[in-house]
Amino acid sequence: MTFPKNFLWGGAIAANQAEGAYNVDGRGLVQTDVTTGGSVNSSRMTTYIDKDGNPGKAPSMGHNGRIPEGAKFAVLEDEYYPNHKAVDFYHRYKEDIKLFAEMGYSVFRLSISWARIFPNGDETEPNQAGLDFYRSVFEECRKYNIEPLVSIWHFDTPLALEVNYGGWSNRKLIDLYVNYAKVVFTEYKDLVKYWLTFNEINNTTMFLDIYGDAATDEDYQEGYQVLHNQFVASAKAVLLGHEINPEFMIGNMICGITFYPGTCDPADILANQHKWESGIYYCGDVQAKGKYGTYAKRLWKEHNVTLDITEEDLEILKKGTVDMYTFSYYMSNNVTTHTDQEQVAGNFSSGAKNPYLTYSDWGWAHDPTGLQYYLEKIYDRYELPLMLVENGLGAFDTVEEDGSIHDDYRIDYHRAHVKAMSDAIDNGVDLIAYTTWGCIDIVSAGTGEMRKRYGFIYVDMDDEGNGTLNRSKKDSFEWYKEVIATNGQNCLTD
Ligand code: P53
Repeated sequence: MTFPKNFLWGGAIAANQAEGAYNVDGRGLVQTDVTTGGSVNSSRMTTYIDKDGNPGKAPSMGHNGRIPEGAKFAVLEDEYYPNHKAVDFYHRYKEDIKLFAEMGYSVFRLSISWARIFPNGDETEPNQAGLDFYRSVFEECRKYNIEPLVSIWHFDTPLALEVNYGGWSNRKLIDLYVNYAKVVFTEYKDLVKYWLTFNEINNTTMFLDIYGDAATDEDYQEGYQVLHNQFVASAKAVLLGHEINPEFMIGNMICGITFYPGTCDPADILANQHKWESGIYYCGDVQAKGKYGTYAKRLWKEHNVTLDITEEDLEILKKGTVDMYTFSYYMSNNVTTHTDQEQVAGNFSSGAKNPYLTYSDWGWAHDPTGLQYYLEKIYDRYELPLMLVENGLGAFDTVEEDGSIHDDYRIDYHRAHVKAMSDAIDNGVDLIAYTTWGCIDIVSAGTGEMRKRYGFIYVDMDDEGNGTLNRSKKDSFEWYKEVIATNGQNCLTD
């Protein structure tokens, strides 16, 4: 058997993409509540009322929607906001967790919405209704012996903190976040063992690189300061978590993309190395090794960045290293200085098209070998237990007359990635968990679409908000059940 006996199999969702109930039980607003849907070639838009009282929208650029001077974020009457209702996990979690248990999950990754606990982010007392909700969700998991794996930030800083403090470039957010972490760690210390501090923390600057010339030195200045403040907040949370319960396993979370040099031109080899440094290692090194990599100075200089870093910060970073390295993996990207090569046209994917790979309808490369490469490279670098906490295929699904959904493309994607994990484990990598992304269909983070589906469980909901929200099993449901029952063996033989 390749996979260790106690290997954790399961699935993953995020609060703002699944829960809905955006204005229920005292929850405060977050950025996605003022963000419309988009598609593979049209950006999601952040909506606002400008200083003269007129409605407007600005491209959300992933997760950092910028609106004009003097404008206020606003929910506009004529717009549709997919995250408001999402798939209503808030009211249907019992039914959903029951289905996860039926598949045999031993782990379920979800996130706590900060704005349910502290609606404006800076209250002194937490919102009891928010605490009660997650307690009930975790108890439901425990009922089926499912370990909750909990991210406490999944791109969802309370909007009031963006407005009143200017977001994460303000150091005040460090203490507000640490206080929030303290409340949830204490509240759930006997229900939750596995915690993640910041989801895909590296997106902030990695996607600035992807926007290329559109990103200015000012954007980098802000991006790197945001990251520094989040590193300190994360390290403080790790230290505090271990005080509250020494059994806690606390991880970082990196958007794991495998980068390849597009050609064997030495300029490409070097550009690719630099891409790993700026995109992947920059955050992992601070969070897992406790210090900035030697290349960090080069990056700051390249973008004329001067950071506010104190001696005390550096001490905290050194002490507050994570217990495990967790990451998402969907695709690889090609890095090349040869701009005449055919480019990938997708959302959040970038670089030259790789002639050896096929691409999803959203332009993401199907590359299980890239996963093995990432696992081996990262394990060698940090020698910490690894968790692959997101992996999946966003695809259009067709519901047949009889209600069945034959998603063999999704099964093929996962089978190949499980095989890649097993090869890496055989080569000595300490991988301890696999949670597939969007184990149930949820709203896409990148495009806000429902039709970009990842789930093994189908949800009847479209991009205009029509649908019963009923759940049904896709073919992949029974297949994944078998994967778990055989501890991955069925992927190695068929
Ligand atoms: P969607 C970009 C590239 C890789 C992963 O993404 C990314 C993103 C940002 O969207 O995000 C993670 O829904 C993220 C999830 C997200 C998932 O990947 O755009 O942690 O919230 O849903 C898939 O297809």
